Amino acid sequence: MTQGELRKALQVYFIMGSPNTEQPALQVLEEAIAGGITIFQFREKGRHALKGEAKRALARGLQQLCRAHGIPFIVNDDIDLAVALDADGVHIGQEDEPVDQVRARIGNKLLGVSVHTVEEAKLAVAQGADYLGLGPVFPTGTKEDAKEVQGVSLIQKLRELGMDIPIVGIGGIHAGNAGEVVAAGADGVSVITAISQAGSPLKAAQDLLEAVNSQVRKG
Ligand code: TZP
Ligand code: MG
Repeated sequence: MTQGELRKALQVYFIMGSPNTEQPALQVLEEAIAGGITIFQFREKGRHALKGEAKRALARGLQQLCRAHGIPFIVNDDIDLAVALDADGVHIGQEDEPVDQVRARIGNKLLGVSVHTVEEAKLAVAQGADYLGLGPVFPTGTKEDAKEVQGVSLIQKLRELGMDIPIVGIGGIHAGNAGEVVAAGADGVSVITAISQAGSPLKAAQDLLEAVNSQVRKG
């Protein structure tokens, strides 16, 4: 994937694991894809997260759905699972293995890294990240150990510094505030709740795509 293709793929980045929805995860993902999500991350974390074969089975089901629709399938944290499934990429945080080590393990799969400071961003880029996740932009109830809310300040700062790596904002984002995140310099938005808990995941994804696209056109 070229960097331009990656920027487009990051526009509406849906993240979900079984704890994030009361509906069957496969059904939510199917609707989200129909609504226009551009990339998906399997993030099986938190209370009641599946483990072992149950986790792998869900991952395989979600991956199949992504493959059938040409949507990149990314695995959060679990490098072994990503390699075993031949996922399209992995997303890691600062508590995970160092970026250069993960890069060595996954070859040319996509590598996303969550960062919270300019220093972390520079290191991630130097060590081989393909894109950065920045947040929490807005308050989130989803990640219990989330860092302080930072608005769009770090996104703006990295762009001011001339860093052109693809960036997604994360944390409390929905169709009503997604435009602000893109206007600040992000290529797209990552969401969990806005789609996974929506009455209509399809409509939620459509609205997010429209919000992101209208800013891209302005920008
Ligand atoms: N990292 C920073 S905030 C967050 C993660 C994984 C949770 C985002 O979830 P939501 O429901 O879109 O606020
Ligand atoms: Mg992690």
